[in-house]
Amino acid sequence: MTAPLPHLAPPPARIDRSFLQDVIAGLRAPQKSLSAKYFYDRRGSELFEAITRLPEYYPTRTELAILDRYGPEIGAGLPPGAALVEFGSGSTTKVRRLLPHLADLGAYVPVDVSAEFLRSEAEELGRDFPRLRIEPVAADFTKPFDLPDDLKDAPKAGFFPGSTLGNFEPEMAAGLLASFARTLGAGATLIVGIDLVKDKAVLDAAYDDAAGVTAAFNLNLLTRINRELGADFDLDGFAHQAFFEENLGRIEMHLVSRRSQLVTVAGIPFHFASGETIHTENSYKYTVPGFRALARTAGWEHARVWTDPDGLFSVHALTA
Ligand code: AVJ
Repeated sequence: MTAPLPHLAPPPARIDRSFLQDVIAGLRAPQKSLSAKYFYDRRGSELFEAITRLPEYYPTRTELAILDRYGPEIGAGLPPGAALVEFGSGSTTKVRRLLPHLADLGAYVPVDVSAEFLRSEAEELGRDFPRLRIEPVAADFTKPFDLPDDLKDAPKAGFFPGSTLGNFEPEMAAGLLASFARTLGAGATLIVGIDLVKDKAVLDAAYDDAAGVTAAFNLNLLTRINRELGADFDLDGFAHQAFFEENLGRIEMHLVSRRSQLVTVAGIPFHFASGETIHTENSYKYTVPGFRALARTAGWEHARVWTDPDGLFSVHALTA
């Protein structure tokens, strides 16, 4: 019996084929890339939570402050008895800030891909808001999905906080907003959180923090691919890079190969030149008029905008 080579991890028992296909296609492209949606395994979600508490990462705390301060106004703009649909509800931290101002809510409909997480979060929310009707929907909000039948006649409101829209190319972002309009129907209101364009130094620091948490978050994608797809990325062979690309209005995150090297994913070799990068995330930043224009192309009228005193972040109310 020959012992297996120590750097060759045994192939994982069950491989997610679509994850594998996405990774192979991404690494075969001239500009190698990986989808940001794969950041969020258990460890990645923990690291993102840690990012939201970093001194440099202003978006989360600023958006929460806006929701706290203007919650009554935001709530007053929603139709009475509305069903509030949250696209990608995750840990429900944000909606908890709004719910106290929405006395007249018909139902809360958290939509999330992770059915298990969705169920446990909905249960916990139900304990804290016992009079609230909660109707979780397990679905990928980037694809069309149906709302529960018994909410057909209720007026609808949508909630899409966290500047998650910034992860999508502007054209895709408009497509997503248009699909929210179709899901919610005529007369709906949509509340969206959008990070704003600002000084490059502030943006760069928010995505390249001194404690190295964002670097760990970025590199965790390779750890995940090693474990789930039987790859052999050497974590010391790649470095975190993040910068605001002013011409494109977006933060780009990359993993930079520190040397010329060969990496194997599910038995397929990929060569990396020294300095070559894997593009792992875009985070688009908007101006208020820029976001307004984007929303209009998707069929939404701009109703209101709320920002913090420093103009770092914005929460918009749109009407269909
Ligand atoms: C969850 C997409 C809003 O773009 O700011 C944070 C993800 N990436 N630090 C963002 C992220 C690196 C975050 N979003």
